[in-house]
Amino acid sequence: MSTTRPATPIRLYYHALSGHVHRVELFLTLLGLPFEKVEIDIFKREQRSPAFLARNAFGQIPVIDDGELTLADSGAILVYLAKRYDASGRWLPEDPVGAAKVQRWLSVAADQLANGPASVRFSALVGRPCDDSIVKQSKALFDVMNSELAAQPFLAASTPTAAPTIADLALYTYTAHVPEGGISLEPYPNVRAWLARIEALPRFVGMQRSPIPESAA
Ligand SMILES: N[C@@H](CCC(=O)N[C@@H](CS)C(=O)NCC(=O)O)C(=O)O
Repeated sequence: MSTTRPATPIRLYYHALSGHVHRVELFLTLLGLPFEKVEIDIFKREQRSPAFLARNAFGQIPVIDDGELTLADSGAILVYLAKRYDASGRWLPEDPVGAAKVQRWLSVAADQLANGPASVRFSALVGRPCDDSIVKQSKALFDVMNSELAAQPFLAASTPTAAPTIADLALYTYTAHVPEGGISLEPYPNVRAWLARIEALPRFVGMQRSPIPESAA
């Protein structure tokens, strides 16, 4: 059954500093869906409580409850929300090439982005030194994004006039917040222009910022 509104507000298990959560919150907001937030303090390991593990056996946020459905994993949640509530179909195209291009970037979000920029920022948040190889991997990702975004406005766009998709939301947050980990986005003008395009979307909502080290200011 497809509908454009949930019967009751979607519940989002969140932490204000989680980029994985933010991409879900951003999509819920862009779609104008009603939702309420339940804080899980990951620094107090609340994600490992039996009650939370019953929702996600991997013990990670984000998780949503939508009526009878409990669903974990930011990529899975973005796909679900698009399929279930985006009547326009533009956030997750149906055509084989369009859908595959989105999936390519969801994979990048779970691999190069999570192990690169997200990790760099997390190290800074908890005051842990970050391995050089992770910084290198982050810059290699931004090089690829910068070069692909030279020819198109959004990551999975097939044409210069194409609309944003959930691929952009999945990559947005940890890219926008990587200066908090000490990596400057100055060398990546196409990435910065892409961030600005996402931030200009009606109803855009950002994630709470943390202090930026001088090296990346
Ligand atoms: N693949 C998961 C990764 C989620 C994730 O890494 N969540 C972090 C917060 S940003 C978390 O819950 N960490 C706590 C832990 O792993 O114990 C997704 O995309 O949702």
